[in-house]
Amino acid sequence: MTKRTIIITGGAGFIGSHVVRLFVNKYPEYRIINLDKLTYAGNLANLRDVEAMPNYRFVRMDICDFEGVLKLMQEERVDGIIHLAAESHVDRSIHDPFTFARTNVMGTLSLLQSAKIYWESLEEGYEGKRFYHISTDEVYGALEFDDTLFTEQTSYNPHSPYSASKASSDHFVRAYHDTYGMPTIVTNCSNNYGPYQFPEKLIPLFINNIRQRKRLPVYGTGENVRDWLYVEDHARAIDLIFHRGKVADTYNIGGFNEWRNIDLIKVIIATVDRVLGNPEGYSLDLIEYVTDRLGHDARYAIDSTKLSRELGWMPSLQFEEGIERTVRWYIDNEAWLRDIATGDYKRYNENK
Ligand code: NAD
Ligand code: TDX
Repeated sequence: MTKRTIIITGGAGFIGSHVVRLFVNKYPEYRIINLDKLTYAGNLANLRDVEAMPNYRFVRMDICDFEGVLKLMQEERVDGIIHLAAESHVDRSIHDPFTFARTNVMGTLSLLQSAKIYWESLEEGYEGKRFYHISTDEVYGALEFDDTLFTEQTSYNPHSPYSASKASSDHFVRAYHDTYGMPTIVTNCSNNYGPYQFPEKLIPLFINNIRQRKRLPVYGTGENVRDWLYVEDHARAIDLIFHRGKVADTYNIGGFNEWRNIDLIKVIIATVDRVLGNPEGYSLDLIEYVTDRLGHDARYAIDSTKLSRELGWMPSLQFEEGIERTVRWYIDNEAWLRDIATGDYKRYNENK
């Protein structure tokens, strides 16, 4: 059995918590270190079920703390990094771009440089090491309302401060391979949905608002298109690519599942109303068209053929089932949402 020591950054966030859970449960022989600063988006309650596992350790640290990360890598003899920590919300990036440049660009650079110094100090060097950077389809820019898809060959053309910062971090990761020979991998995934997503993002925000009979702010005309993937399918892809992906390569991850925002919102309303026992169409009156997001990208759609062809990955869930599970999770875990609304989740974080 191969033993590995892996840092997963951003493990207290939405996708990171699913990746940590998968790795801690699936690989008892690994040591999994969740390195997270616990910003507003970090919530250790996402990991209650694995926090006592012997192969899991949480370290509260900022990825920009270059010396701290280097020391941790040396002490723990880290041989893999799966990097998810980021500022991730497009709307916040429009109001506060500096925080996005700091964490997403400088933070990624700090991790890369720590890994370089530590791995190059070892006799075996980069042998058996892996730096896996998780990125987004938004770096490719926006598609027209047609049938084109983002492939791994699509040129980068980011529009928001968020996607510009992610694009920059992707370039740094590839530069560390091309310049120093670091064994890097980058993946670009479409919009994720599922349990534990911070309720500032469309799907959990709208489920929560419907539950509370609050208005549903639809940006612009509601015609923008996003490509949705269930978060556990993304986590499975990350596991596969971390272990079997080709070094220096890029893989797109997505489920060929495009939805116009307004159509998706109607599915969410119908599902929540059904689960809550409301009459059909009961919450449609909550829809409110509001001023559009600045620079709102029209359409994202990922071609993940390469990942299926080369590594055999396929999404496991139909969208209808994924949305049903997601809605039920947020309804059943009302306390998780309430702790975020009241800020109590921060107290839970402080006590860990
Ligand atoms: P999230 O906002 O839910 O979680 C981010 C986590 O990173 C939080 O736990 C936060 O505390 C931590 N963090 C932030 N700044 C940090 C810092 N300076 N140092 C250490 N930790 C820090 O994000 P998410 O939606 O889970 O996204 C995770 C990654 O996946 C991001 O890199 C994002 O760009 C990428 N991604 C997200 C999606 C999506 O739909 N959510 C899609 C494709 C790619
Ligand atoms: O209140 C809202 N009203 C609305 O119409 C919100 C929060 C969103 N929207 C629209 C904007 C988008 O077209 O819904 C769509 C989805 O919005 P978000 O959930 O904010 O996601 P998006 O901007 O598409 O970015 C997400 O997917 C790619 C993640 O937040 C990123 O981290 C990821 O990289």
